[in-house]
Amino acid sequence: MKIRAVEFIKSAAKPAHYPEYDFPEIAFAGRSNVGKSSLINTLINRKDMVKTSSRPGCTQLINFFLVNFPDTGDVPQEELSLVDLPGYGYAKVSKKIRAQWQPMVETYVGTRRNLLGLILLMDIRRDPGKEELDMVRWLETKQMPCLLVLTKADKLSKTKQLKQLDAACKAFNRDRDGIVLFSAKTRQGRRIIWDEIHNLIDWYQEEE
Ligand SMILES: Nc1nc2c(ncn2[C@@H]2O[C@H](COP(=O)(O)OP(=O)(O)O)[C@@H](O)[C@H]2O)c(=O)[nH]1
Ligand SMILES: [Mg+2]
Repeated sequence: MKIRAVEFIKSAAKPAHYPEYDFPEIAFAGRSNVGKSSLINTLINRKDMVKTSSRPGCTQLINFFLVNFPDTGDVPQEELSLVDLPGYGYAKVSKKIRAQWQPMVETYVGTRRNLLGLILLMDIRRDPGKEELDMVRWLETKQMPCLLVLTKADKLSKTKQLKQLDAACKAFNRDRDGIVLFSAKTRQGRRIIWDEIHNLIDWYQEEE
């Protein structure tokens, strides 16, 4: 995946402050500390474009990044917007912040016209929680595509990875193709996530 440039555009809490462009957009969601920043950095081949932190619960705004793909001859130059959504479900985050999170994300998903789909991250060592199950169900009612990713796969043996994958497949009623095993450390799963993003972009461009 060739990437020419990545630029942080802005942080926003409400629609009036979202960037005005209509480039295809993909948003990343998940609990704080799940590895969201690390996954985005791995996708765009940057070490720390998106801040990674061992102190969870810091990002409480919607962060927009713009990725620029070079002109490859048969495919013209393209732009893709990547969105780092605030993390949720961390105990140390106050009730007030938690009460802000849900409307912020629901408004974003409900109003953002160029949003093609979400990538929902879950730590491979945890079983899916109510937040994730509710979120996926809610996205289904909105007919919003959602790719599920199990992060930090390097923390488990291959056998245990598959065991967790099957548990997640069962919980979300998906087959193995519908959930990706990912590690920012080994870059396992990076290619598959890019393929899924490109499928969504092709779809969007065909509809235009
Ligand atoms: N072993 C391992 N650690 C990871 C991986 N992804 C993230 N981490 C670590 O998990 C912590 C949280 O990562 P971060 O990307 O900031 O999570 P975020 O809060 O969801 O954005 C950091 O200490 C990362 O180094 C991974 O794939 N493997
Ligand atoms: Mg982060």
